[in-house]
Amino acid sequence: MNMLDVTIYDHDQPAEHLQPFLGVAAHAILLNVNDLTYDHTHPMSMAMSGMSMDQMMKHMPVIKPGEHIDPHLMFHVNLQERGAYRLWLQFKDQNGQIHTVSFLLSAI
Ligand SMILES: [Cu+2]
Repeated sequence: MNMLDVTIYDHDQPAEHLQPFLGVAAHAILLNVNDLTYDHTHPMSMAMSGMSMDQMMKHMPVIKPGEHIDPHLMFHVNLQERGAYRLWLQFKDQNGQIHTVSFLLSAI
């Protein structure tokens, strides 16, 4: 299990008015560019820290509209290999616009 920390900014300030998109703060897909294996994951909430993986799966929270979303997101990702990964991160802003951003990462 690997950790990925992401902070979403609105211009030069952390984005404090994100809206849930399909019940979660954000969606992340990491695709291994060599073997095309991928993982789709969602950020953990603070309420889930200290829970076992089984507990987290049972208590996966659904974020309600209007609930504050911390723009500092922490993902658990399951990468099988070191190497280059394409990350797509998807989230909804305060105007309801969905953003999909892409990064190239190196898992070391
Ligand atoms: Cu998702």
